Amino acid sequence: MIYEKIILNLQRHKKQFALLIDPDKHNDGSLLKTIHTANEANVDFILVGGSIISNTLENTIEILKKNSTIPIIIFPGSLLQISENADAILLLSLISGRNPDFLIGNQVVAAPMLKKSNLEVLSTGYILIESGKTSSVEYMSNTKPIPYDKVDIAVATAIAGEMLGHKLVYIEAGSGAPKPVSSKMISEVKKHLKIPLIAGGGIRTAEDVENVCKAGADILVIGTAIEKEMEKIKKFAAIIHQF
Ligand code: 1GP
Repeated sequence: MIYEKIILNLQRHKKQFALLIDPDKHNDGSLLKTIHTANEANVDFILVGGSIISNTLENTIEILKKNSTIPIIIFPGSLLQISENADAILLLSLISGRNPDFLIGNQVVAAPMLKKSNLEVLSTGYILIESGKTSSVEYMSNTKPIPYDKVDIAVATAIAGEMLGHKLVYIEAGSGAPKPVSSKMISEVKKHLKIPLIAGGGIRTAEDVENVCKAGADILVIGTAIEKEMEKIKKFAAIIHQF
């Protein structure tokens, strides 16, 4: 079970690297290169998803499954992004926002299908933080992110997420964000949580990776930086796994 692995690593103070693959950003060739590099770098998880995708997830997941044993977790940008062939799915509730569709509406629509599937369902309190430009999540979900420097609001939201029974909290600057969530915010949120903390969005450099690790994130999600420079997978994995 993926959640058990996450908890075990949390107890051992081992950080984990989740590589984000947006199916629309890859052709079969670049996908294969990415997955082979991820295998060599011992990446912990592959997240698959995107705000808008023009094909189903099936082709991407099939190629990943054929070429890797790294667990595949769906990071759904919408209700269209469900596949039985992945290992798990983040059942996201956008708790920084006040749009009922993303708090509970879509989850109700997806629940019967998820229940029937073999997917491990990971209930996740998803917290979007403002990062200097409008993110796809902000636009598509029609929700306001938490302001960059409002640490107290992020902490209160994360605590509420844990109290509501989420298994994970995911603090997110948005894919392609100009900068990651601040170290101060990540460390304050982490201090108040018992459940694992995922951080992502705008992590581009080795220094960013170090800062986010030092701040206390348990799982780092990186997508955009790696789409442009695949060799960063090994470099980032080495930093994350040394913590
Ligand atoms: C986005 O957190 C992820 O949802 C990854 O963000 O693409 O900026 O790495 P990047």
